[in-house]
Amino acid sequence: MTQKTALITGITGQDGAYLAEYLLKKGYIVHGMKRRSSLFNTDRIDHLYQDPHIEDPKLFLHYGDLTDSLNITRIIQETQPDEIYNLAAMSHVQVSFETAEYTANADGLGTLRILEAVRLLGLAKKTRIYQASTSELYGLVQQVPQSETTPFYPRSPYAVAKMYAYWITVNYREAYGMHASNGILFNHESPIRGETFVTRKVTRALSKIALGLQQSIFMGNLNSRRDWGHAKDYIRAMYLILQQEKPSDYVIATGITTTIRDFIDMAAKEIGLKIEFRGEGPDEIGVLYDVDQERFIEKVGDKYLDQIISRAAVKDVIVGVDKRYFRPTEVDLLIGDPTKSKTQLGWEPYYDLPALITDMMNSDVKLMKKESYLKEGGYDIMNYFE
Ligand code: NAP
Ligand code: G4F
Repeated sequence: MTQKTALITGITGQDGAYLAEYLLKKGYIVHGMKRRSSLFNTDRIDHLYQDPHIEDPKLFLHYGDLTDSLNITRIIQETQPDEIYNLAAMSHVQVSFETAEYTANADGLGTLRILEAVRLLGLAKKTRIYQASTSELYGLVQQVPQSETTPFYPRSPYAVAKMYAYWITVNYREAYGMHASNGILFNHESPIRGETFVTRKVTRALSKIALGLQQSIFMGNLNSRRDWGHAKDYIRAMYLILQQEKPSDYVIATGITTTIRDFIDMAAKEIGLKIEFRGEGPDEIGVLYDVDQERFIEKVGDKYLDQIISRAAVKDVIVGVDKRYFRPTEVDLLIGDPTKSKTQLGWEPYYDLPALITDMMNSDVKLMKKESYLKEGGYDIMNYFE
């Protein structure tokens, strides 16, 4: 079998990093597009880095940006990929309300730039394209659960931009016979999830609270519901979609939905913290009312037990609500129907929500311990003028 070449836009992101490792393990040559940044932005893929001077390297990085047609066209021309995974995006829904034009440019037109470059370069019959579509397209949901036939009703500049990207992908498939497919992926998380998405914000904060590094966390809408899976499972679906003989669009989801409040409760219990929620809306709080000491010692360590017990003794508030995190228009409920992907792709997730939470909490407790050790050693504060 000939060696395949893949181009991943967004290789420095959560999904890009997992997909790059997955494809390298399958024997692919992987090209990734990364943005120029004033700080290193390759943390998630540093373990995959190969010095270009070694013999027969398999991973190559190219500077690029989805808003730059010339650059996209050049990278595709140089790499001649068999498969393109378009994962790059301004992917934060709340931020898209503040950067609507940029989001439309990168997330909407960026997809058009890739499709058109492939067509103009004469690669329409060679290069298969995966477009990272999203359950945010369902927005104000018209059906429960949501499947490939559920009408879209986007509720943010991000979702509206992704709606354009979805349909331009379908259009290029139908107009030019391209192997271009949408994966309509529901929320997927992991220990390397961006720190401002709700799951990671919670697992990081609870880990810091457990170690005495942080007092509390402020959240937005605790009532919204998401269908959460593990990113490691979801990137496998991306690969499977491009291995199909015919292009098509697929929902990738677990079929189970959970409130943000319950996610916090489950993540806290994972390390032995018991939270009781009181009040409603912006006045809701979560108090620490008890500690499962055995669990806490196993998951966090006895060194940190006394301070957390004393906080539980006075029923200290550890979760608050700040309206700043409410969105102008919210997506209240997402729950996917993955029947098509299970039957046609043979896709099955290995992780359920408790296993995802275990993975994320284990990782963040470890990460925050590192921070705690640095603090103990006096290496945590940096002032330029002292
Ligand atoms: P992520 O962690 O935010 O990664 C996004 C990637 O896109 C990063 O590598 C980022 O680069 C890059 N990027 C952003 N703007 C760019 C631009 N203008 N040009 C080139 N690269 C740019 O997102 P993710 O969670 O891995 O998601 C991957 C894709 O799936 C995204 O398109 C997202 O919208 C979509 N999606 C995600 C989920 C989910 O639950 N994770 C669900 C459905 C769909 P930097 O590292 O430099 O920022
Ligand atoms: O974690 P989130 O920011 O993810 P959201 O908005 O669902 O978007 C993510 O999943 C999409 C797939 O459906 C992707 F397309 C997209 O790129 C991104 O990866 O928020 C989840 C929910 C929302 O309802 C939000 O209002 O959590 C609620 N929430 C409550 N408090 C919060 C917070 N979200 C964040 N980020 N921060 C909070 O403090």
